[in-house]
Amino acid sequence: MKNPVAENAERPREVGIRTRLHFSIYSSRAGFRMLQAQRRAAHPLELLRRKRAAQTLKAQVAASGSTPVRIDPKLGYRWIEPGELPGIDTIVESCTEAISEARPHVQRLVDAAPGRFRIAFDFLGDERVAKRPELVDSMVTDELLDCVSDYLGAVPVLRRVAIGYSPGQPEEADEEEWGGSQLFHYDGEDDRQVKLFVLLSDVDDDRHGPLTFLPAAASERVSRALGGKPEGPAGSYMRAGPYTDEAVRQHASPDEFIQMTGKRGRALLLDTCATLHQGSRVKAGHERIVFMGAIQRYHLVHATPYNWFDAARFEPGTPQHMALSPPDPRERGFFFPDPLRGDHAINARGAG
Ligand SMILES: O=C(O)CCC(=O)C(=O)O
Repeated sequence: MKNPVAENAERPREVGIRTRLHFSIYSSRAGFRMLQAQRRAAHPLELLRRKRAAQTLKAQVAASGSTPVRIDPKLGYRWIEPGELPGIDTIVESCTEAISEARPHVQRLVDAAPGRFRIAFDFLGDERVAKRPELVDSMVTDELLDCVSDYLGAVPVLRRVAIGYSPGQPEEADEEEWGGSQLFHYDGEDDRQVKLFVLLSDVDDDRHGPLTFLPAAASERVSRALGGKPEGPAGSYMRAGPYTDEAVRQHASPDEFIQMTGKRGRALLLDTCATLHQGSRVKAGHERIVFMGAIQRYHLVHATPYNWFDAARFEPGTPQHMALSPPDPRERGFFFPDPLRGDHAINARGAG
């Protein structure tokens, strides 16, 4: 029997001529570079301002005596040890409360969600993030912004703060039938970004659908061997993939795969644009809950739905204010209305 999860995940979307044209440029290596150059050229002064701010921040963090956290581009990931970055404990504490608020709604959300929307739900949305400013503060600490600015070349933008709830998948779902982010892929916003993942439930083994990835250098080798292009229909933005396990395993040895298993509170910085990754293959009768914050370049190639954040809580000119000021701000709730409020969880612009 066909798995409805995979079928719905792959249902082609209707897209217009503009999207098709943009996607055909985006999906070639040369076209992607051209879009990057065009985005950089569109805001030269802003880029300069953000580069300078990154230098100042670097000097400040060095002067504060704390050891700067750095991500090796060949790896594209960095485990965060307890106490290494401020804010991780705050994230776990605040999200624990948010999860309690969401619990009574879970079954309704799961029952109402078809296909790809059933892979993972966000428990927060703009309203609930605004009520928990400590989550945003933890994503824009000097230490984390310094780390990501160093990796991305300038002070970046915080785009997403979410609690991802992945329910158990149907009994019959298996490797051949996973869809979307359950298959190996690069995220499509740019060729680099940084996501902070913090486990909010224990992830012991495959039953809990751990985030699974290849380091950046291995990912580059594998994705090149597989064509290095988006494989989905026009408008499905993954810089490469999705690829089946079988295809990826032809070019990677079993010991190259890394899994985010561990106890609640374990933290990871991962460049999901440069590491082939998949997750949320949660077995029936289990669940996985993960905090996810996504930080991207101001001049990113392809914007996907993003949260509204209150930049006015910080002084203009500070790295924090810059990190909360996207090039194309949208009003509160535009992409992510309150997912617990009722009917719009799966119809929202940003859902999925
Ligand atoms: O559910 C997962 O662990 C996969 C997450 C993912 O693909 C992403 O955040 O880009």
